[in-house]
Amino acid sequence: MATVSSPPDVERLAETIRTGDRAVLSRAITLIESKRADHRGAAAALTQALLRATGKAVRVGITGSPGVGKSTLIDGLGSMLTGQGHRVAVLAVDPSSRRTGGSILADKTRMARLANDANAFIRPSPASGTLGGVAAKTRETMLLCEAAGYDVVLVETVGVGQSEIAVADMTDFFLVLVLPGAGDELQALKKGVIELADMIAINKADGDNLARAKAAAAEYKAALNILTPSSPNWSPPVITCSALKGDGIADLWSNILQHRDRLTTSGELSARRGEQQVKWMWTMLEERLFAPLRSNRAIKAELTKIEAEVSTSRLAPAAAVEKIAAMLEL
Ligand SMILES: Nc1nc2c(ncn2[C@@H]2O[C@H](COP(=O)(O)OP(=O)(O)OP(=O)(O)O)[C@@H](O)[C@H]2O)c(=O)[nH]1
Ligand SMILES: [Mg+2]
Repeated sequence: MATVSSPPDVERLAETIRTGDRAVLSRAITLIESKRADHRGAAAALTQALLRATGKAVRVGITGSPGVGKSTLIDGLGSMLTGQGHRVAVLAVDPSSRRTGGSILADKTRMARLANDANAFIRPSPASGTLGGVAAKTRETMLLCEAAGYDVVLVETVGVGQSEIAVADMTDFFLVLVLPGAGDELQALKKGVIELADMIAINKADGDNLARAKAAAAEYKAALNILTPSSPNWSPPVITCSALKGDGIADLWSNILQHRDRLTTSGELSARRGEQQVKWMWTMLEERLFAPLRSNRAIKAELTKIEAEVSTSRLAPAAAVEKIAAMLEL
């Protein structure tokens, strides 16, 4: 197959991906992540060629504050699933600079079982760029993985800010992991994240934490009761689990499958996916249109001047927009 340095023969590449060849899948993802304009065209052609082979996976987003046990949970859940004959892809959205080579390694060691599992494929977050850009690459990667036969996709994200919304927008089921500790934790957890949750799992429910985890579960249940569920067919459950010991993991998965059944029957799942795809198109278009504002030096310099003029009332915002649009040839 062609290397990433020259635009590849897309049809052949698509065919090889469908055979499930991991090395080819990795190289295709590198193509997707490339910033080169000719690669971008090839990448778009590739996802188009694979479109009909995508969409069959169970897509699960997993969030929670650093150290809550996301990777440990993914390792346990993923291994259980490969044991049942599934093929599991693990992706990440982390636009922060936190994720250096070191922490990717740390992730692989925390997912020690999956990292050595022939039926699992782990791909770290695309390294850099805006959140929109990083999330777009992860979505495209998800499609490639599905085409390669992975029927479960687990997407990990850090529990901060907009990246959670981005992951909820690309998955069918959004799992929020929290620590035992009830009151304070609950306060700290942003309401917006609870609203995204299809399930809350209180992790590290083991050893001395067990009683506290049960108490926390009751508090989260009470908090969820106040909110109107986002789906008329699903009330987000609250469960306790221990990713480390494997307790509660089977229950967690059965909840995900139950959610899938209900939303498939009601037609919500395909409606949700359809909306996600349209939103995804707009996000990519926005990224594309705004790209020159971020990357073109002359435009960036001009923008700084325009901003200064607008802030000191020398230039009206509307006139500024006209100037900027002219620079972008809109
Ligand atoms: N006791 C206990 N420890 C756990 C459990 N799950 C994870 N841990 C420990 O918590 C630490 C962090 O786990 P990770 O799985 O790396 O957490 P994470 O949420 O992926 O962390 P980041 O990727 O850094 O945000 C590790 O030392 C785990 O061994 C659990 O269920 N019980
Ligand atoms: Mg992790």
